[in-house]
Parts: sequence; C-alpha cells; structure tokens
Amino acid sequence: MESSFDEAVLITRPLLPTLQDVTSKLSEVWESKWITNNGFQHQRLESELKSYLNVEYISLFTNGTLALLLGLKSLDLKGEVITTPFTFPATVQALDWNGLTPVFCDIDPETLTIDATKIESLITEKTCAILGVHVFGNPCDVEKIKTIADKYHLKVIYDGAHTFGAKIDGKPISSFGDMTMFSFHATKLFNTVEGGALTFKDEKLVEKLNLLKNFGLAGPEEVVLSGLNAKMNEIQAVIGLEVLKIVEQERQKRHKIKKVYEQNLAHIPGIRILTNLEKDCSSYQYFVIEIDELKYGESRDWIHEELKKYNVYTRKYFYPLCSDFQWYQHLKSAQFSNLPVAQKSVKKVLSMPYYGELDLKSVVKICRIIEDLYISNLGITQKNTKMILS
Ligand code: T4K
Repeated sequence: MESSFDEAVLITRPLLPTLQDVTSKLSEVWESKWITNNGFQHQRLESELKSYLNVEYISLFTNGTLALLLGLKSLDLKGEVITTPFTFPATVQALDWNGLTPVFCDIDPETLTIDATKIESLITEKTCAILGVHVFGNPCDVEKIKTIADKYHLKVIYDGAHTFGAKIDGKPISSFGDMTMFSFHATKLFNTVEGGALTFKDEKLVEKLNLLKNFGLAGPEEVVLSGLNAKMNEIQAVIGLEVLKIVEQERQKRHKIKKVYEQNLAHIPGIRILTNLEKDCSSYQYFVIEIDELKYGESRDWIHEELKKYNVYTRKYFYPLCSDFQWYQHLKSAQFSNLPVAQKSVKKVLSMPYYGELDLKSVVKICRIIEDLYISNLGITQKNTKMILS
C-alpha cells in the first residue's frame, strides 16, 4: 500500500511569476502613482489579452462574477434564461442579481454541459437568453445552441470561466455566442489574483460596459446609468501581464500531467476521464474523473474521503447542483425529476489535483492509491498492473 503524502496535495496552486519579475513591474506602477481606474497596465493587459485570445472586443473586471453580472445587464435582458444546474454558484447568482429567472435544463452525460437537445422544450414567451457553461473546459454544443437561438431570437452568453485560450475546431471559444466570460481567479489557468473579462462582438457594448463597471460615470459630473464598481486595478493587471508570459509553459506541464493521469487510471474499473480535450482545444483547467460505483465498488464520496487519509484533497465540483439551492425550490425546472442526468452526475464527479508544479511521481502515486483502494475492496492482495510514468 502507498504511504501518505508528507505535504497536503491540494486540487490546485496558483500560477505565480517570480516575485522579482512582479516587483520590477510594480515599481513602474509606484512611480506612475496611478493604481486603478483604467491605468496604463490595465490598457496593456487588455490589448495583450485581445491578441492572445484573438477576440474583437474585451473588457476587464474585478472578477469573473461581476463580469458576468454586468455582461448580462448590458444586454438588457428580462424574463427567463435557460441555463445549467451543473456549475459554480456564480453563474446563476449573476442571473439572480439581474432579476432574471433561471430555467434549469438537464446536462449531457458525456460533457456535463447543458444538453442542447433539451433546450427547445423549455422555451416560453418569457425566454430571453441561453446561458451555457463550458464546464471544466468541455465546450457546450455551440452549433446546436446557435441554431436554437437564431430560431427564437435569443441571446447566447457563455460562462467560459474554465476555458482560457481554448478553441473549437481552430476557432477561439469566445467567437461563439454574443458574449463570453472568463475568470482570472487565482485557481484558474491564467490569473490576475482575482479578475475576469468579457469578450463580445458588438462594438456598442464597449462604452456601455465601461460605464457599468465605473458607477455609470460618463464624466466627473455626469452619471448616465446605474452601474457598479467592478474595475480591475493596476496591481491585478501587472500580475496578469507577468502570468501571461508563463501561461503557455504551464499548459505544457499540465498536458504532461494529464497524460500520466490518463495512462495510470485507464485500466482501473469504474474510472472514466471527463476532461479529454487536447492541444488548442483544451484550457487544461481541470482534470476530472467520474466514478461508477457499481464497477469501482465504492462511491465518489468514499474515494474523496479515503484520499484525504493520504493527504490528497480532491473536490466535488459542482456539488450541490445550483437547482438544489433553497431559493430555487419553487421553480418547476429545479425539480429533481426534471434533471435526471445532472442529479446522477453530480454524485459521481471528482476533480483531481491538477497544476503545473505537481510532479509526475506524485500523480502516479495518486493513481496507485486509487488502484490500491479498488484492489483492497476486491480483497485482492497483489497488483497485476504496472504503473506508467511518461
Ligand atoms: N463560473 C464558473 C463556472 C466558475 O467556476 C467560477 C469560479 C465563476 C463563474 C466565478 O468566477 P470568479 O468570480 O471566481 O472569477 C474556486 C474559485 O474561487 C472560483 O473562482 C472557481 N470558479 C471555483 C471553481 O473554485 P473554491 O471555493 O473552490 O476555492 P478555494 O478557496 O477552496 O480554493 C481551491 C483550492 O485552490 C484550495 O484548496 C487551494 C488552492 N488555492 C486557492 C487559493 C485561493 C491556493 O493554493 N491558493 C489560493 O490563493 O472556489
């Protein structure tokens, strides 16, 4: 049996540039005495991200949640928005804060994204938009969603919190839908400590979003709409500029880790890998598995607890389902029987430790622990498989 890790293995660690690189950039900010409100670093980051992500328009925000909240606001939406129950609370909370009603649609069992084949039956005269989430970096069925949206004249917004830099068939993921939100939280592939962005195609939204994130101020003495304070500051932007320089390196490290996980989990009965995408298609944001209790012999919750005994801390993203939040219990779409796939998947999915600094031997060891646990459940004492480190 494997021994426990000496130090806790967490689900992720932030991608950090060297302190020296950050401090030398920070001295520019100090000298400028301009530390927020669309400063020089903010403008630089905006322009670098625009070309990195290959987008027409981009707007930076304090965090991804405020980006989504104000992005929805900028589209003047009213009524119902069809969305997924399998996401981080921020997705649906952005709807709540806009006075929009979520209509929960079941998910696809393979990708865990909104099941596009079930959207049309949920459309009513109150439906104004579809809010899809590219969960764990798995893209939604963007083509089918576009067909439905065009037919019913609906807006399409994507929560792309997990998809920094990802592409679909060679096209930037943000080229689908009216708007995409990216999160730059510390736990994301690309981070600005806290931070986020909206990408979009409608030029008119540039000015509107600038107003919405800055109290609706059109000038020192002119307030033209009810906004918020959601600006990214200069320190966040400096971190972003430095992290951007090392993000490709991080993606490559994560690619190797993914391969080692895949090779060493493949033969364990009941374990399925949900984050299969490769190269440009993948943001390498999460490495997620699904546990089939019947085949593995124990449940996802059991593995999650057992791994803690080895000092390995996985996460049950996204448990509980958003549709199970107490304040949605009056909604028909939130009822258990309307979301059979989501209700099943949410009990089976486990996010594994995944970040560039995680060494490959540790990845092998985590896989061995999962295999040992399986074997000990079967009562088998001898492993008949060889672990692969490549
Ligand atoms: N939409 C989706 C689909 C999202 O997943 C998210 C955020 C959003 C919208 C909203 O975007 P933001 O407003 O956050 O930009 C984390 C993140 O806080 C959250 O950004 C993320 N999704 C979510 C999936 O994960 P927690 O509550 O799990 O974070 P926490 O504090 O437990 O951190 C997870 C692990 O990361 C820790 O075990 C250790 C490590 N960690 C974390 C931090 C903050 C570090 O090593 N260093 C750190 O500084 O939510």
